[in-house]
Amino acid sequence: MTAEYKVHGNVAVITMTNPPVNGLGLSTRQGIVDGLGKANADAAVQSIVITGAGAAFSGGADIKEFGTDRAMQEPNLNSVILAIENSPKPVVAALHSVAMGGGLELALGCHYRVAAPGCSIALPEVKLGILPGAGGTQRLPRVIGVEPALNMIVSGEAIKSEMLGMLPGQKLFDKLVASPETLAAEALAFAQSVAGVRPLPLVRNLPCKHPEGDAYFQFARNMVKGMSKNFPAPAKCVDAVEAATKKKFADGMAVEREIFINLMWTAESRSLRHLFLAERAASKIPDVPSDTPKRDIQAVAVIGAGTMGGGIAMNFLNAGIPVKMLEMKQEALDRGIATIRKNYEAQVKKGKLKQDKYEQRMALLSTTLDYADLKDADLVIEAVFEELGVKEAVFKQLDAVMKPGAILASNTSTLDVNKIANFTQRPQDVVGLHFFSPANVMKLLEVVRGEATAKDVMATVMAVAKKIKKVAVVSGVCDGFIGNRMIEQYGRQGGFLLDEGCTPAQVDKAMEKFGMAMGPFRMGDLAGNDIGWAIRKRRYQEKPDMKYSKTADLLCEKGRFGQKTGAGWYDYVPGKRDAIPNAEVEQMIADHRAALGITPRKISDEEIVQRLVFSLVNEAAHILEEGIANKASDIDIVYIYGYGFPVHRGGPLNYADEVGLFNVVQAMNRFAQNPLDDAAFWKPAPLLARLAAEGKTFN
Ligand code: 3H9
Repeated sequence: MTAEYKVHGNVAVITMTNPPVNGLGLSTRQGIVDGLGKANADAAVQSIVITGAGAAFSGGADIKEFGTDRAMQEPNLNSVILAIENSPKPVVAALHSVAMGGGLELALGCHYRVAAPGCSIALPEVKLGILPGAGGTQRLPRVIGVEPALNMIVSGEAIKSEMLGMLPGQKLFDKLVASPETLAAEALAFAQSVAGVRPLPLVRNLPCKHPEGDAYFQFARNMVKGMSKNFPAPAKCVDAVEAATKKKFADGMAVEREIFINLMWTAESRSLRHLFLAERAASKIPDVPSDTPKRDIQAVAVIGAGTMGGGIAMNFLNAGIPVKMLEMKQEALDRGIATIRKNYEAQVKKGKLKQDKYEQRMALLSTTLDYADLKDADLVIEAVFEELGVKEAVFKQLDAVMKPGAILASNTSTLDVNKIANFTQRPQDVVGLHFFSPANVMKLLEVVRGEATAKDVMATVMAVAKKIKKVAVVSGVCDGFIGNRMIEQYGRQGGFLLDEGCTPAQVDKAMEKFGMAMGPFRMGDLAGNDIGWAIRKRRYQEKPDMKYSKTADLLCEKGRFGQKTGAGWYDYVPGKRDAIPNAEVEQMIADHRAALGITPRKISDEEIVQRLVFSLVNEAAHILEEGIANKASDIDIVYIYGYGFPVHRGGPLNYADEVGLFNVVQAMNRFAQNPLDDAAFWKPAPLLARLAAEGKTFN
């Protein structure tokens, strides 16, 4: 049982003990009900306190239990809350740290609530694609008012207890105690003070009205339209809260229940729940236990003050960690500093950063032209030109000057981290830290683990990633690591689609309709088509048998590198990012097609999406099987945070699971029949073929 029962004088205290956040799983729910039973059977007990041990009152329903029988098993959360409401002795919730979702709903079922300051209060279910399903939509409006409650439910954002306690007329808290440390004693005293009160107050009996009902809810519906594009939950939250204002409590509860169950079964909710757990799982490395000692990172050095080096430096400055930047020439340093200033000043102008914070951050930045000045840094990240010879020179110098135990990281996006490590006498201290551009904005960080990288280095960089607010995913060493290795196949399919009859705009539109932040050709224009060109030139040497469309090379031969040259697959007006289709490019594609003797065919959006997404899936299956990625969910995280894959689809492998791997394999077999495609690539990866045959999923 994950709830503890103790009696202090005439007060029974039920403490949830289900770390890490006292999720309301079956055994905790059972523990609460048992505790209530004991307390009500004990004549010496006059009132009851419910609280949570450790770092939370409760983080809500146990997300890991969703989709299993245990979630539905009695006592379910609504039954627990009913048991509390029906308790003949007063029940007081003592809230601290975190009271979210079902945890807050449990507290709303109690007769009284006392809270410590600093407690994060939220109904965050909408972020999991559902709505509060244990009375939250019906009770919260009754205690803090309809509008504040709807705002909380639709946004899912947390508000501190002391802020909520200041809302005029709020009935959420009966008492805000002095501090978390005094909560236990003050909750006991409060419980004693209400021991004799009868009848006991119930939130369900409070009125719930909005003076301009219909008009307000119409307004609310319009407000949530934007955020509802790919997600059904926000609009449903409005329906449920409206029911609270227009129906009897029991009928409102029935409305909430029905919506909750329907939302729980949507693909969008499954994707969001998958991503919640995937993001947390990504930080765990199977053979690096969480208690692995970490190195102390107090000072960072960055080699290279270009766009990447500057962006990387900003992450550390934002986190309050001093950075020393090294360049070969003073002018390059000056340019780098000016860009960092410009970025911060833009944030100040937009009101996103306070002037004093900006100055504090800049004060943490220093520069040098001399490697010897870096010797005391605990972590050095190289962001120089992407060529092995250049990296060799940098790492040999670092090896000569850095103090023992310093972590030497490369921001390479494709090169062999093992080779880089072997340029030094300390390969155990070398790791890849692949930031995504713009490095101060993109949340993804691929942590590339070399053959020799020490476990404490891995533990340290994962912790550092968290500190600089990145989502880190571990990748083994291979060309392109997880993300770029997969995107190469996606790009290749994009090329074949042009050869067969598509325009870049048609492909992009289909992918954007699917939900990608950008289609492949707009993405190429943003990243720079010359980058892909350089990689292809290398591939033509390494893999002469690999089939490629030559269209992208023809584009690059015209100097159309993308946004940076004002022309790529599309045209661009200076200062704007709108992609304007270009007739010459379309003619170039048509001429190339004609030269190959291909008669264009009409290709459906469905085929475009399947070929592009399944190309990611097949390569991902190889990556998983080779052990480059530790788990399927890591790959989903890479694509969500690094490549604009639609959140509501949960990542490429989650999407494949939703489509059904059998169907994915069938589609691949069909694509392999297309003489203009690459039949060898479409042979399902052995892992994928096996999972599909066994009726299993990636995740
Ligand atoms: C709900 O309540 C439905 C009801 O309305 C109706 C029911 C009928 N369950 O985020 P962190 C784990 S829906 C299980 O890194 P932080 C998490 O997986 C629920 N586990 O820490 C991780 O585990 P691990 C509504 C949970 O300090 C560990 O806790 N509630 C849950 O940055 C640490 O997590 C929510 O949506 C859970 N509910 O933030 C709350 N929550 O160590 C979602 C967390 O094994 N949770 N874990 O990887 C959060 O927002 C944050 O986790 C929280 C802590 C603020 C609580």
